[in-house]
Amino acid sequence: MTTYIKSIFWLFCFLVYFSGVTELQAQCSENTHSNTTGEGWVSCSPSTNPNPIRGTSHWLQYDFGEVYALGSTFVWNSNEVGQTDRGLQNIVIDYSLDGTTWTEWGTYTLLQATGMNDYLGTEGPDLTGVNAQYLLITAIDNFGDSCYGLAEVRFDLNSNEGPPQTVQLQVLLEGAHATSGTMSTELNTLGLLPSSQPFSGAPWYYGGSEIATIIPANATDWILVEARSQQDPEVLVSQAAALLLSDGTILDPVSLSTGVNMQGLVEGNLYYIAVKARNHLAVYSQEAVQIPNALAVDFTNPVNVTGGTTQLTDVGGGTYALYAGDINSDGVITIADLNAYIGQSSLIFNYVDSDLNYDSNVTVSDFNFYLPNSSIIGAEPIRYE
Ligand SMILES: [Ca+2]
Ligand SMILES: [Ca+2]
Repeated sequence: MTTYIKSIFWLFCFLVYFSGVTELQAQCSENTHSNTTGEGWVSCSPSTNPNPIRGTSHWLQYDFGEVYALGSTFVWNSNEVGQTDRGLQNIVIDYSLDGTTWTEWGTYTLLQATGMNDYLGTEGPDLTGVNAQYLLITAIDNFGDSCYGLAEVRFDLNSNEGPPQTVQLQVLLEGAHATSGTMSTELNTLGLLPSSQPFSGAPWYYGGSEIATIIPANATDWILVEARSQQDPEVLVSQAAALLLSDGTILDPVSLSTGVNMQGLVEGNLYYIAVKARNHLAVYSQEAVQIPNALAVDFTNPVNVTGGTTQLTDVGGGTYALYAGDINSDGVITIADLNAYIGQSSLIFNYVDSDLNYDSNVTVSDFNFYLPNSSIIGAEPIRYE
């Protein structure tokens, strides 16, 4: 599960890039719109559009900061007294996850503003079904002026709240690995595995509220699963915590079914899948994977991992595991991890990140996992540094 912004919220005047801006003053009136000169966006000279197929044009690009499911919109067209013919009339709307690869939503025709102080604006295009971080409005024409203007657009943004999609994967942890693809369950046997997901702190700050219905006897630990944009694996789409079993498969902590149920994914779409543990180097898939996936993403085979054998360690028998030693989970194994280890050394009977071999104690055995792996650098798109 992922934490979502449950309530719809509105962004006003969230303009990021402008073409040929001659005047700009953010418009944040509650409902009516002023007709004062200088309040709104005006473009008098076209410029290079972020979407190359739009050429040189009058355009506005919005950056919402992350990917949202878009909804309805409300538009206040250019409302300056005597100059409402600056207002955009026919527009084409494009959207993007990364600001580089654009998809055309379609065209829309706006109404001319009244030029009155009590101008209420009008409903704009309903963008329901679009998941995007960037939205681009390009003018096709206006109501006749040589300059182009728009006063304000309100976007209703929401998280993607369709049904959860199940992601299946298999992964081993070097430090917990015992023999032939099987991992230790000692922390569980000792009763030390927490019932709540352990990724709420740094560096993950994952806000999920997963509490395990039960912790099965063959559980090794929790892991954090991420789905990332097919266009750009830097773009995080959804996260969920799962129970990692000793054979490397995962369970949804709530339903206790195989795999993990993730919110915010669109059935049939492709996503890069990343897997993160508390103290091992995180990896992500070599390819974007169609979700839901009947065939688990096999992270024990370097062929399926971005970076291949540079990101996994051979634990014998043709089986690979995540590198132990990224105690602070920032994505690189460095002296910072050693310092974290030193800070927890000699702790016994604990659930702590420095316990790389999963025996509940922080000892030289854990240091011996860190040492050969120090200086290994994890995959850039999923690192925290
Ligand atoms: Ca580290
Ligand atoms: Ca240990």
